[in-house]
Amino acid sequence: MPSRPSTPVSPKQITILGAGAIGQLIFHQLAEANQQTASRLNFISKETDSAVTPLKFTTLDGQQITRHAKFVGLKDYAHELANTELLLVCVKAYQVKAALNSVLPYLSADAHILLLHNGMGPHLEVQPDLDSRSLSLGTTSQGAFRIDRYHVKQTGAGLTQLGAFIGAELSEELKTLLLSNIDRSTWHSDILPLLWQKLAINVAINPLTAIHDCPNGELAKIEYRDTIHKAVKELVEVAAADGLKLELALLIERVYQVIELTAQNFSSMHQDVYHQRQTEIDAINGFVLKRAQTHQISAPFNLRLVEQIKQLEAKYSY
Ligand code: KPL
Repeated sequence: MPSRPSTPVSPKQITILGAGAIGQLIFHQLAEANQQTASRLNFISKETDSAVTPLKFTTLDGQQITRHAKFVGLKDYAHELANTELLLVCVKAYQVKAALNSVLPYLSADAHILLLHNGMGPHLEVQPDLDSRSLSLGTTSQGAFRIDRYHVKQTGAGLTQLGAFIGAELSEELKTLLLSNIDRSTWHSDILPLLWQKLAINVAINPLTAIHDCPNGELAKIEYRDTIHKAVKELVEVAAADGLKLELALLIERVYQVIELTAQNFSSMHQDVYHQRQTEIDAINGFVLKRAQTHQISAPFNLRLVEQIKQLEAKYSY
């Protein structure tokens, strides 16, 4: 008897939660791989009905490319998420928990979740809700901003560091897909020290540029040296209490390298305050503060920076 042709198995989806600058940048980098990968990508979006939407991308060398992306609206969540192998969470730190909770009831029980945001903290908040799903974490210093809702411009090359946090490792196939398409990306067996190192940079640069309304390069001035040193020193003490040894001198050196390399840029927190948007202060200096409180360590410099940013947020006129 002739055998029945087997039904083709559709490749599992890679779903992006968050179509902001970083979500769209990662979409373009992955979609560039090949047509098959591009057809596995989709965005989950509460705000739209399901649709195929043209997304514009301006590359670092000024080329403009348009790619079509599938946006899956609320009504079609369930099917898409049940077939998702990798969920890339690219929302702001303060949105991670709520965004993830809204999709977890539908998400495949063996999906792998990757959080990619500035700051730290959400990995601890979401951990109890994941059931059997595994979690990886990442940080990127690639620069991108949205010219409009569906047009992203890459503004700076940078490293993207990824690594496993809980549960099974990401499959080799997906790891290769990410690493060969996201610019200058690397995989690390121990991602937490790298997240703390990136946090040190953000702890020093982000609030000061927002408070003093200046580009990153201004912070090379002597008047900021003491605050930068003290805020990073507190972070090193807190990380040590969390069981992680970091080198203060190396972190300070790295902060000044980033100040120099991004001298003309306005930090993400500066931009948030400028546009009167909620900042990521709670996941940056606020995370240091929270861990300090857990260990009963005082962190007055981070406390002061958090208070100053909260005062700016309180003055927003909406
Ligand atoms: O990550 C950044 C940010 O702005 O959030 C830095 C590295 C400070 C670059 O501006």
